Amino acid sequence: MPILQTHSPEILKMQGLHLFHGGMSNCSMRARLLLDEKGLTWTSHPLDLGKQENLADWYFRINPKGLVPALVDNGVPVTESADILFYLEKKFPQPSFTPVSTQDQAAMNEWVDLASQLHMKAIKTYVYGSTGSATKKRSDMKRYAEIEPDKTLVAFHQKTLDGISKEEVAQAADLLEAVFARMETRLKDHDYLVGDRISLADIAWVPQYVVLSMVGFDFCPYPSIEAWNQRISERPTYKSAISDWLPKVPPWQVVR
Ligand SMILES: N[C@@H](CCC(=O)N[C@@H](CS)C(=O)NCC(=O)O)C(=O)O
Repeated sequence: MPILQTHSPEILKMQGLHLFHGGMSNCSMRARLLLDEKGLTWTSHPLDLGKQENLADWYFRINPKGLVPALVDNGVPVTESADILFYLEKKFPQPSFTPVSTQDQAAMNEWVDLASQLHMKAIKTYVYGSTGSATKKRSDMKRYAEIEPDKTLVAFHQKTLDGISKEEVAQAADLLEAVFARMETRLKDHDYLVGDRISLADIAWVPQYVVLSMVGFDFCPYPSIEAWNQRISERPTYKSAISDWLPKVPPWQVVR
């Protein structure tokens, strides 16, 4: 679990919960959603990814990959959105977002893992590929390649500039359709992905619905997923953690 050690005085002195996050970032949405669902007080540090605010030296001391979200809990940085969910769930167990039975817990963990596994190869590839957008400019890439230790990320951003092929977008869509077909089957006769209450599984996946529907992914074949999103959107936290943070103009329509 990426609970990181730091000697940085400016991080060590942060009291309480601090979230470094991006408005449209689906990984950030899930962290905000859980913080708000648990009724926790947190200090917000929004970063503009288009302006490369996440690539500042000070932020690499919090998240060594320069990605959002990152949580700092009383001076302790926690990165990776799935790990942030499990960290918050363990540290602040009430209200609980973990089902009671061991079997349901295993199913929940599987949904959360799946969201992480598909993030780059399906979600990001579909979002960037179908919109032809990029968060980095060619002129950012030299410095980015120097400071980013995760070379898969560097290669991905280079690809967003060179153009993600139609085939790759189609492969991403296939992966997503397979997951959504499975989700649709479950949600036809259940309100939530696991158990009978909202859990980390729903919190991990509803941001994917939000972002993919914004880029025009066709959810018509999945009416139960639409109803599930509608059900979750009626919770006040959907507004505070998701809708309130969506930019008026989506990043892929911004001319830089
Ligand atoms: N596995 C990471 C992925 C985080 C991630 O890719 N975040 C994106 C936004 S959704 C980001 O920070 N992008 C900025 C960049 O790549 O420079 C997690 O789950 O937290």
